[in-house]
Amino acid sequence: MYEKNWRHLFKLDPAKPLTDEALEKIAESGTDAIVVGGTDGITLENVLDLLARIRRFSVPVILEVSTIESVSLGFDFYFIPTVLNSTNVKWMNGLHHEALKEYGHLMNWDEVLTEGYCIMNLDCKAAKQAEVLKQPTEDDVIAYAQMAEHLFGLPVFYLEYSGTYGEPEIVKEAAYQLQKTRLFYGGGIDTVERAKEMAQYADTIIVGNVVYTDLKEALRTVNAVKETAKIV
Ligand code: 1GP
Repeated sequence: MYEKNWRHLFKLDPAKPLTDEALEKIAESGTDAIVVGGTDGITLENVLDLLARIRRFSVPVILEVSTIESVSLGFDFYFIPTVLNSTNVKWMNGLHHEALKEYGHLMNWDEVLTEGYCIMNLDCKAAKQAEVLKQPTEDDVIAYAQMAEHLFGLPVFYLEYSGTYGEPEIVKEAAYQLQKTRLFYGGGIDTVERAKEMAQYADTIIVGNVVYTDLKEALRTVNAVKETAKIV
């Protein structure tokens, strides 16, 4: 089950190789859950393979759905992105509609959580795929956060800087807008200092790429986040 107080999540990419030893360290790091998700090369086969490998440990496992074909049963939870700053409705509600027409009757709604994404790094793969064409300003982010909280009542607003480290001031401003909606921050968390800085503003910190480049530092982000109090 998704817990509202989750502070730290690792995001693992099914298309990237990871040794059993590394996976064990990640699963037993004290992180609140592992998200399986990525943009390129996601197949049902590599998703199921990673799920089976993580299942040897007790950590909860979430699938962040990126393609309809790679959805499978067996995860504890499903995160469904909707890209608020996409210019193509496919990524806002198009794929969602297509998926529900086919599988809506099978859904267990208690296992599903919608993430209102605001993609901040225009060079990342997700930005290109979702056709995000304009760099959001601080005012844009504030408006998207208000949209998530007040217009759409989304449970999560995800500031996605994937591959780059974000601007703490913008994350702080987004945090000010949100009471019921939780703020997820992801992007460029590759040191303890960065983890602590963003954990002051975001409810949940998502750590991705550093797992593959500096596992030791990645593992240190768990306590760094958990020891940091949120101040907004
Ligand atoms: C990606 O937000 C996550 O979806 C994490 O980003 O890979 O830059 O840590 P990084």
